[in-house]
Amino acid sequence: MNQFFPSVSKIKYEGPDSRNSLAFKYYNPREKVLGKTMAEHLRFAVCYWHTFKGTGSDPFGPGTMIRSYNSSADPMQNAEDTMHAAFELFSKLGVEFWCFHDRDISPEADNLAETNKRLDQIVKLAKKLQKDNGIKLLWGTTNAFSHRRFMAGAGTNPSPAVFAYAASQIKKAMEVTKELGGAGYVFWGGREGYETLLNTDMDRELDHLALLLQMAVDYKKKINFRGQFYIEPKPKEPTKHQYDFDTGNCIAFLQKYGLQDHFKMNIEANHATLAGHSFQHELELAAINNMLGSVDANRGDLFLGWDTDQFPTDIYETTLAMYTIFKAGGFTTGGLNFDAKLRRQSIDPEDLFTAHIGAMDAFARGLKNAARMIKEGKFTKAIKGRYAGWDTDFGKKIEKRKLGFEQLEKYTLANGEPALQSGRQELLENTLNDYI
Ligand code: XUL
Ligand code: CO
Repeated sequence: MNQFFPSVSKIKYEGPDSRNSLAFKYYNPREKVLGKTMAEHLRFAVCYWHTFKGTGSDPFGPGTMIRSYNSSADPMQNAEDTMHAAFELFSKLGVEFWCFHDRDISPEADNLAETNKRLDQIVKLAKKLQKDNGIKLLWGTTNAFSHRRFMAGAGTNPSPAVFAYAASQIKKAMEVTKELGGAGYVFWGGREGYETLLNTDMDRELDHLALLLQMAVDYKKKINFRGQFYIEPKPKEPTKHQYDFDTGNCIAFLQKYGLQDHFKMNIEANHATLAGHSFQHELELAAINNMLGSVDANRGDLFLGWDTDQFPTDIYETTLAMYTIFKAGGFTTGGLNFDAKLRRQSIDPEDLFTAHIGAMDAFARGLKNAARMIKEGKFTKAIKGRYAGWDTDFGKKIEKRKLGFEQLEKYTLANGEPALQSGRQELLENTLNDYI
């Protein structure tokens, strides 16, 4: 396939000294790191929405990017051409996975029955192209936020008719994700949130959101879809207050409604920072709750308060992210999906390649750095040392609830001021730099 990106050939690994912008300098898919290949660890995915449907439009103007696969007057022709272009890019990049929303791959028609028919037609093509190119689906999802019917949310909409529409759309999207052998299915809140409590029954909306997820869990069982469900936290945008604010909030929500065993987190770097957290914080919190599922790999801008969805290039971030992912045992069903978009002025098709190549190299470096950090164990040792008191007889007794308030008071009265130790933050930050 060399139809839509004729100026780009298969991207190869050329090593760190290469100055070829269309080659990998660090991502060497078959190279082994801590017992597995880089490809197995990283499980890269390309997202359909930004990469193939993104045009560079912003609130101040329409798109700037003109693509040959999006130039027909017939929307279904565009959908087919775009699917061919997508698999050409996946294969040339050498990524093994992709992700999509139902409406990215196939346009809406005048009614749901027709829309579903169109979707089936495109899914048939996607299935063939997956097989021909040896590419798999990391996850599918539903776009229940772009159409005007969802202006007040999908599952949290004040109208049960809109709730029903969203449910119907999710049902179909789950079916096609299963049909394509998807390893997962994502629920990102879209417009599940509110603008003002003056018109919002938050209590009822949250119950309805849980209800929609419960229905999805039930239907998953019914159709025997084995993929992993993920929730993707985001604190704001498009609504002022998104219900799936951050990982902590999502976990509490799932626990409240008894849904915690059915979902893991899909952590997006830029959503973490919008919530006032580091990317690593969100990954770590998900991991310690056994809910680290998948990652939307991108980055924000330190000076902007919205979701800029830039391609990840920061080696500190990728190193710390991969360190936490390693500690959590690595990906099983999930992977690194580049939920990232080109800047408005990056109008050339080649920019799609250089953006992904840079991001894949950034994570490959992060992976190698993190592997050395794991192997040398300096941070694990430092943390273990910092909590060593809890491994003494005294510490263990407190943890096992053998000592209560009265005994602890007695201990404190007998032993006086506790001995203090340095947190050694600067030393550890310098040590981290040794690996970058
Ligand atoms: C929105 C976002 C979505 C989800 C999938 O900020 O990240 O693209 O990843 O719906
Ligand atoms: Co995302």
